[in-house]
Amino acid sequence: MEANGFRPLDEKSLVEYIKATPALSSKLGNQFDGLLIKEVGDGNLNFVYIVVGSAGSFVIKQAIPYIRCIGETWPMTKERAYFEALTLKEEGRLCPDHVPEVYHFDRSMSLIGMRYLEPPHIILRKGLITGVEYPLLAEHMSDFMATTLFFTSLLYLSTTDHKRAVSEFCGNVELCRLTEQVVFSDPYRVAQYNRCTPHLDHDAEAVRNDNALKLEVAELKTMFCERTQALIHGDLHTGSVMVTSDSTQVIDPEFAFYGPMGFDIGAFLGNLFLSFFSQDGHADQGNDRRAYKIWILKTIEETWNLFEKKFTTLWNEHKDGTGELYFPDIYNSPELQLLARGKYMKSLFHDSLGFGAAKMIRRLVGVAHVEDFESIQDVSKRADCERRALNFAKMLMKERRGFKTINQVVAAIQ
Ligand code: ADP
Ligand code: SR1
Ligand code: MG
Repeated sequence: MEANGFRPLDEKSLVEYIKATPALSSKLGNQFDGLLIKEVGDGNLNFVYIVVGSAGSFVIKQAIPYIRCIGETWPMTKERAYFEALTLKEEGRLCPDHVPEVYHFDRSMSLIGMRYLEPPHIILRKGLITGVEYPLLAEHMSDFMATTLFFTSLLYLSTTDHKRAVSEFCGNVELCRLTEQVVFSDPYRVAQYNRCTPHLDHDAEAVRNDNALKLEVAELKTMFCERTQALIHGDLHTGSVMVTSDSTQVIDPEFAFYGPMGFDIGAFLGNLFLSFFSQDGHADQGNDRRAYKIWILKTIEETWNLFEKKFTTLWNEHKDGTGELYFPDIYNSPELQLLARGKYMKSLFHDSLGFGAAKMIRRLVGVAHVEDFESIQDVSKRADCERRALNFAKMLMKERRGFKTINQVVAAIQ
């Protein structure tokens, strides 16, 4: 036990912890016979245990004071669990259909107890690798992003409430600094943990020598560090979403803070683009993945288009409320309101494309790669897929302001 009351648990010691914690033991109906506990953490940072008893179940997630996928040589605050619990509760309040309920939080143990997203829920990224279509994905993710981003922005909040929330989440500085490093800096310089498929060495070097790209990423990094537009999830890739054919659940918001909305939208769209480019590496004689690639592109289009529609509808519904930015006595005609919304959404669209591109590049030449490509066994095939993704991302970051619609972006791929 550390002085501050923290001790890392394992499958055995977790049983005693559960028995001593009424909020958890009651979820199991206080029945401990035949309790099944399994560590399933396949993410990069934490330990995750599935706990299933005869009368109930939950998931326990514990942060340890370092980055799991690297080891103790890269220390990381375990206070990230506090921001994850806080955000799960806030996003769950705003969007209960798409966020697992928090049952218990223990700050000194950096431990969260939450709803077990039981099978057939799987991580979206894994479903995309297998080639499964999720017909409600765009509908659900646009719901999640529109509600969580709108209701935490100054389009809805007064600066009094917004600044209070901003100041609380400024405490998540270490996780923000991790993103600043691994998304916006390391891919553009020689760095200890950077890696890439060997065939891509020259492509990685070209990224480091691309001055136009570096100037663009500087603008995006500036926005990430300076802009407190809304409470963002902060790591909204396809590994942070669990799905079935009719359920979509967003997990893992430990990187949350008040930042630019486009970072969330871009993370999700960018990871769908990565999935698109990985598909040729998963094609086989039984399935050439052509139809599946078309489904991914359609989902990208629908996600943005539905998001835009839902976000502007919320804005219109709340235009006479307490939001600080567009007072109705100033923006006092439908024409002016339309112009204001058009301007805001255009800039959000370009931010999202830029951040999406940055999130793609970091997964190809930075420290943390994605299973979409890593699971392609044939290295030269993997390199071909990765190179196409990288070239598209570089173009997207540099040319993003030239795109007016998401359909144009998708057309640029084809
Ligand atoms: P990390 O913060 O380390 O990235 P994640 O929150 O992504 O950890 O969780 C790691 C894995 O644990 C997920 O990929 C998923 O398989 C599983 N998991 C996490 N939360 C739940 C949950 N509420 N229900 C079911 N499985 C979960
Ligand atoms: C060492 S970087 C680890 C990455 O995993 C998390 O999911 C975040 O994306 C972070 O950048
Ligand atoms: Mg994660």
